[in-house]
Amino acid sequence: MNIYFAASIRGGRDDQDIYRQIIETLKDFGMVLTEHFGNTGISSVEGTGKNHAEIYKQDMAWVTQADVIVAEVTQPSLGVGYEIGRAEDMGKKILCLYRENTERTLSAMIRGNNKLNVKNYKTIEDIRPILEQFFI
Ligand code: 6IA
Repeated sequence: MNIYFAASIRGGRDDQDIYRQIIETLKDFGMVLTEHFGNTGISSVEGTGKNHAEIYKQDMAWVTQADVIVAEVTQPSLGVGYEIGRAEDMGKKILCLYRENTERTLSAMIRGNNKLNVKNYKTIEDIRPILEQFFI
């Protein structure tokens, strides 16, 4: 099971510790192609050595290769929204995880799309049961 985990980078890294914990849990369900997105060392401004075109090409190759997309959507991110849209067109199974105890409100383009599985969670402890249900 190849899993593409999508989460905000330039949209903001406030939730990076949550991303790391979700990735750790996801590893029990399959291979996480984007494990490094949980690295707490990634900032929204520093580069990784790859240029933008190389990042885009690599990420789209991974989305294509993935069996499922799991996106943390609490922190609004253009990149995550774009990846969800592309993955939907590819017919991928998509889970969107939204932390409900924040001041943010999820975009209607995600919440209102019945092709996506959108699940609210409150704490990291809620993630495993949600994943168990999704990966059945
Ligand atoms: O618009 P955002 O940057 O928040 O979009 C985040 C999403 O786009 C993630 O799910 C990634 O799949 C993808 N993405 C955006 N930037 C990168 C990136 N940058 N590397 C890999 N995937 C990316 C590297 C440089 C960065 C550390 C500043």
